[in-house]
Amino acid sequence: MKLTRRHFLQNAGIAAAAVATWKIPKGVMASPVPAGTVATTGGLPGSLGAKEVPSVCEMCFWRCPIVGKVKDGKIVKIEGNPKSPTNGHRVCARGNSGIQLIYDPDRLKYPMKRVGARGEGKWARISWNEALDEITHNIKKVRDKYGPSSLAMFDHGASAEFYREIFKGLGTENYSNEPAFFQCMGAVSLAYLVTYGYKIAERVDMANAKAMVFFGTHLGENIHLSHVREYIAGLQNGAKLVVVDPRFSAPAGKADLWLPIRPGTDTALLLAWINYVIQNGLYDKDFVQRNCEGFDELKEAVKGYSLGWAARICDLKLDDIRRGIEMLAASRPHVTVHPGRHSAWYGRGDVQRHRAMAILTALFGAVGVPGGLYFPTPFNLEESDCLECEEPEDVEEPETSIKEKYPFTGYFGSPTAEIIKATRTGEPYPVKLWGICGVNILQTIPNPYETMEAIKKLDFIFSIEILPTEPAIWSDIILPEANYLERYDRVYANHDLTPYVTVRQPVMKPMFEAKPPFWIAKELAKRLDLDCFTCEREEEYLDEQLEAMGLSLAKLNKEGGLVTLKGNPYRDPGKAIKVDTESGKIELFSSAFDDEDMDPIPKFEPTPAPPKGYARLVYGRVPMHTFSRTMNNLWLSNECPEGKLWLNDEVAKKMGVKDGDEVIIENQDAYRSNPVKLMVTPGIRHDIVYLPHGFGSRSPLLTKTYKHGASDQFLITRYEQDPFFGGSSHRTDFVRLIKDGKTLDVPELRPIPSEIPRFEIKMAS
Ligand SMILES: Nc1nc2c(c(=O)[nH]1)N[C@H]1C(S)=C(S)[C@@H](COP(=O)(O)OP(=O)(O)OC[C@H]3O[C@@H](n4cnc5c(=O)[nH]c(N)nc54)[C@H](O)[C@@H]3O)O[C@H]1N2
Ligand SMILES: Nc1nc2c(c(=O)[nH]1)N[C@H]1C(S)=C(S)[C@@H](COP(=O)(O)OP(=O)(O)OC[C@H]3O[C@@H](n4cnc5c(=O)[nH]c(N)nc54)[C@H](O)[C@@H]3O)O[C@H]1N2
Ligand code: SF4
Ligand SMILES: [Mo]
Repeated sequence: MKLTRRHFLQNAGIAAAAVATWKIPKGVMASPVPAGTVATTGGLPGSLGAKEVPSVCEMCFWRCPIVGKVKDGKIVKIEGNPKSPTNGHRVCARGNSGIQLIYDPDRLKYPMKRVGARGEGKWARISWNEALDEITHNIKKVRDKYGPSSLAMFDHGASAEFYREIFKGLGTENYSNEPAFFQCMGAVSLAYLVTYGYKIAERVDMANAKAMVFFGTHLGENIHLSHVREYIAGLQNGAKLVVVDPRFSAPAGKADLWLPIRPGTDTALLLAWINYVIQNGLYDKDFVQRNCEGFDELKEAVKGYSLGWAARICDLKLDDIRRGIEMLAASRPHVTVHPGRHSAWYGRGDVQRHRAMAILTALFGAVGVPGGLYFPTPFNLEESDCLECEEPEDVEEPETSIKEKYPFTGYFGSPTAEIIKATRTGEPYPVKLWGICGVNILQTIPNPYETMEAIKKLDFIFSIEILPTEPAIWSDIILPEANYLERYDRVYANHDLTPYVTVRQPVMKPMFEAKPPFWIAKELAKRLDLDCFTCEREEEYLDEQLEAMGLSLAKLNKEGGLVTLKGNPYRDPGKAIKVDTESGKIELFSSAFDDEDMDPIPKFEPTPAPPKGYARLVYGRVPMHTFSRTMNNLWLSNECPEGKLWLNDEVAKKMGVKDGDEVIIENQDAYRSNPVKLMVTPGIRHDIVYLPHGFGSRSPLLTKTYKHGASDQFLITRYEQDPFFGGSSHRTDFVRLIKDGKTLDVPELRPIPSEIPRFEIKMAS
């Protein structure tokens, strides 16, 4: 199959096709699974008679298999499902605290209708019938007046998959396959898709690596439980670690080499490393010859990128970057070049940064070998017709498409930034109704001020939520959804090193009037005359999905709620591999990009440096929280009520501020944060400040987190869109500090090379 733009737009079964050479026979299980390891009724010894129900965590998107322990109808403990090959009986702090999500006194209890102004947070309780009727009435009204694409859906998370189908069935182009991709994984996914023919999704075998390199990727602060465990196992097995990060991150603290890079210059380092590897014969010649396309073009294109040049651009020591690449190359092919996850950093250049990582991986031959990148093991899961709404055939397509504005957007859905723009301006066509599920559109999408302006222009907006978050209080109607511990979702298939299949199922009944997503989607479909969600109960579609594997929900539960399959992640070293790219080979030269007149081999494009007096605003994770979604959690907010602003110690001294001081952050457009405490440290470059993400809630209905700490998002007012697929940058804003009412400029401690332009503060349009 030709991997062209069309190919992306068709959303063809890329992952499945890509792994044809790794196919395993249908339904092969790793080993006979001891029955009844986890019982769905009765109790295990030592569990004090609590009923144990296998399910899946959704306190973050890693979705660890869990068991919920229930006593007298109340959930008393959450543990990892011991059957899980990844987390076993473990959960992280957030997974453990799911109990406090269920019993959060602020949680949404009933359908609500707005009675004050949008955003004011004044509500009246209404019935489910009234709420659903109101939503469907408005959907029909807007669709009839402006056409189906005037309806837009912002969705994220497992339950959102249900409503996405409804919007698809309504005939709009403005719903997403993976909307968080525009703020998260889009760039890395696209880069690996064109290079390897599948979305990599962090499939690297760190436990067996002899060397690893991370660009950003702050594992240990970023907690995806089994992923972090694999990385720690790799270190315990003696792997070398190189960390490229302008901040002394958690992994930098464990690294053999920390490279405190100038932000936004990673591609320069990568290209110089690629050139060095080629010039010095440090690549796996046999692998490259057998499996890669475009080596000669690559060699020619990168020959100008020297280590000396990179040292200057990246503000690193030449000896260090040479030591780094030698350390990695010495361990080839057992090298993890971590592809990264959150890649929406600078907009322009994000895809090419991850293309360069993908290329370096291939040069090391670190593909389908222990320690390298691996391919997912496919297995048979049927899609259930009941869950699929057909796109209507008679829909008139908009003259100018939002979804197809960028050459590679189609695969990911409509860029969130474009939907917001169309809503604000009416161009290329009016967008008049938004549905929101599982996305905090104000805390996670850049320029929330524009988002609020857009909301004011809508005819109607509704949210399906669990908490009274910012988007909820901006909505006309809020529907309270059952929490992840109170509902079924779809079958959950994990295609990693040891693949498994499991199901999220209710550990307890929904509290108050909260309803599961299947029920809500069914009611909406019925009212909107859509021919989907026709099955009566969740068990029906789950059985249908599992049937192809010779399983059913009942059989799965007999096996402790989870069945492990035999993984097949490694290649046969003697054979060529076949991947789903245009050439059938790993594409060092991307024909898909070339077809669209985009650079087929990465080039370095600098992102502008801070304006004088400002530092770049950078953010990341704290282990105790997931984005904004856990901030109101009693246990987690107790442990970590707010984030501190990291500031370089020399810079602090020059500015006359010290550790623990309270400051206000002001960005280049004069937007200001809540007060935040400083953490002064040598562990951060002089030209950035670092603010943990998710704090600083603006919803007064979230009583434990309202105004606690500062929100990075409310300081992100300038963003660039990625030219490949329209993703939004998050690290293109600059800040200075205000202390005791006085504005303090951030001094510049090191020179900026002439190749890097400076950001110019002009009034935002
Ligand atoms: N506890 C917790 N864990 C999580 C999440 C959570 O909310 N909470 N979210 C999960 C999700 S969805 C994601 S996408 C991941 C995100 O986690 P990652 O994918 O690890 O995110 P990154 O942006 O790569 O990493 C942030 C690091 O990048 C560094 N950085 C900033 N600018 C640059 C630069 O220009 N170059 C380089 N080399 N480094 C830079 C920062 O200093 C910081 O240390 O975390 C996941 N894990
Ligand atoms: N400034 C800045 N922006 C970022 C990031 C960053 O680090 N900094 N990170 C980016 C990344 S990597 C990602 S993945 C995205 C994440 O973006 P989001 O997914 O928007 O992140 P959350 O803030 O967790 O918002 C999730 C919302 O879903 C609600 N929710 C939680 N569980 C359920 C449920 O079961 N049902 C329903 N209906 N709703 C539920 C929560 O209450 C919350 O309002 O953000 C991106 N944006
Ligand atoms: S990493 Fe933690 S929060 Fe995320 S799914 Fe696993 S247990 Fe839940
Ligand atoms: Mo993410």
